[in-house]
Amino acid sequence: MVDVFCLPLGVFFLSFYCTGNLGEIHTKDDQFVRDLAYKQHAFNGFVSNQIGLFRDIPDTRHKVCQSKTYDKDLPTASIVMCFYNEHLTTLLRSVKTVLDRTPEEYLHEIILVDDFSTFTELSVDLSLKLAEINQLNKIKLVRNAKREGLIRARVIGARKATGDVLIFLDSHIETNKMWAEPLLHIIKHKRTTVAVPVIDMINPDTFGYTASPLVRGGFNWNLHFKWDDLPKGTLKDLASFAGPIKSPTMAGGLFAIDRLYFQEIGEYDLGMDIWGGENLEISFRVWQCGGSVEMFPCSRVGHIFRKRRPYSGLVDGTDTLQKNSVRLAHVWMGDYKKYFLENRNIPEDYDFGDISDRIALKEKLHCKDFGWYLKNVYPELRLPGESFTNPLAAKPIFQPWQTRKRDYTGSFIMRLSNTNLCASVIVPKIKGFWKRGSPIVLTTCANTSNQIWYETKRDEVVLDKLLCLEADWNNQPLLSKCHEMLGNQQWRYKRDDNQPILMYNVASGTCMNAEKAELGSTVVMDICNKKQTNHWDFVRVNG
Ligand code: UD2
Ligand code: MN
Repeated sequence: MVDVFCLPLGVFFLSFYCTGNLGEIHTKDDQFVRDLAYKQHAFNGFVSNQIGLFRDIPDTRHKVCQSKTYDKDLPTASIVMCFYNEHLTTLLRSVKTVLDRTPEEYLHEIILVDDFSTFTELSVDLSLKLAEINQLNKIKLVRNAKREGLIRARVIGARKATGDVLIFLDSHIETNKMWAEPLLHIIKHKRTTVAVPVIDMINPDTFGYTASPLVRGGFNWNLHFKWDDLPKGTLKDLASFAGPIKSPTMAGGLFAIDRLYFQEIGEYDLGMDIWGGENLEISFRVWQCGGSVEMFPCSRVGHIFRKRRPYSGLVDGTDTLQKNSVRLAHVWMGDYKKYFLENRNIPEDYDFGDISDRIALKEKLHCKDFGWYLKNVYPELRLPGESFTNPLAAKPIFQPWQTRKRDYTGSFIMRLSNTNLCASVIVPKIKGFWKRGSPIVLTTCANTSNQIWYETKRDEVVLDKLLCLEADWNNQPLLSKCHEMLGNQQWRYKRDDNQPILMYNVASGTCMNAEKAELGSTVVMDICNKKQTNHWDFVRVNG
């Protein structure tokens, strides 16, 4: 799997790397941009800036999608994209991909809702940049007068919309080829469908774009969303790879819904704050009140999956995911709410605000109860403590972007050129394990297990086949649990022996560098200029 795009960007200083190391840091300024973006956005904004407003991405659809046809007269779409302190180039690219990859006749408008962002570049700069790409006059920018959270922000956007279908999107996405047609087509024919694309993965460190496997949405009794394998038999023939695939829940960020149906079915719960829970709430509600949530794998949209959320999920000290979840449990889950409330130890007097209008909505729409939903929509879900295994059950899986298997391709010691000093870990092993977070230090080369690195097919470098070499936020290489997501654990180097090489980290865009060519000196990450302290000889060992 190649995670960095090899774009024809000319000759790089380090010409032996794949051209297209967009993240390569050349100056202290580059480093500053990268580090600030990680802090503010939890992704590599330096790479995002390098990519600019538009790029080619791989067409990740299954081949059956190529022969699919859609009605010519599809309903029009109002895109609703809310953002709070989004990275400017990333936000603009999200808008630009929609403009460029949605047929003009179906794109009614793009409504951007600024949820009271505080970053200065999102005020005048953003407006000016939007004006530059707004030739078709389809972009509308709404600014909230206070922070509403993504749930109310979406409703604010939806109420301004006038197209036939609402399509909600996060503000750090790239739409793929023919992404809109499958969604609009189904809604034209079945207006109570909530149509969900497959969410492809944009790596937060490298911006590599990769296909997501076909999985569907579920949840656990903490009311956390999770991905489940498809029930056996779902992909019974070639045609079924185009979907639709019914899904008990959805991730929440990207979906299409008939605009009037969204109103009829009760928009969102306006008592929910900031982040979390609204995706399960709308999924339960749509299913229980006569609609369906379905995935359309011929529609693909890439999303930056980050490792942490860069803003607080608290309002007045209350965790919004928790409060939102308690609200939805009380409205939609009937007696089954007790499993969640017990699991999470929610106190009886927990203040979740007023839900009377939501209860009234449920009555007005004559919605079915949660028992019906479990039996008919999510029979695979087991109650806490329930021991039998349903043979049809879709077992919960590891996150789709992770695989556990590691294929080793060789092993070596890393010797600083013209010395007898090797990159080593000096914090001793305890009970057979290296300590996570251990720094890398120069010690005399001795072919010992604290110096032997194993390379994998995926460009990881693993000490003693146990812990991965990682470039952490503080410009330090250290030992860390292998997270399988590449990026800061992905290294590029020339594989020939007996040639000094640079040890380049794909996420940090910098190279491994000894502070001094001296015994005991620490190894850090620094700009990849050719100097003696970042030249290494890889000496192969048999491992
Ligand atoms: C996922 C969903 C997200 C939402 C969330 C649960 C995907 C790909 N993403 O989390 O859409 O359903 O689960 O609530 O399925 N934002 C605001 N105001 C705020 C906070 C966020 O406008 O106060 C924006 C934010 O800029 C972004 C969107 O809301 O565009 C979603 O937020 P996120 O990307 O932090 O959520 P994510 O993807 O972790
Ligand atoms: Mn998101």
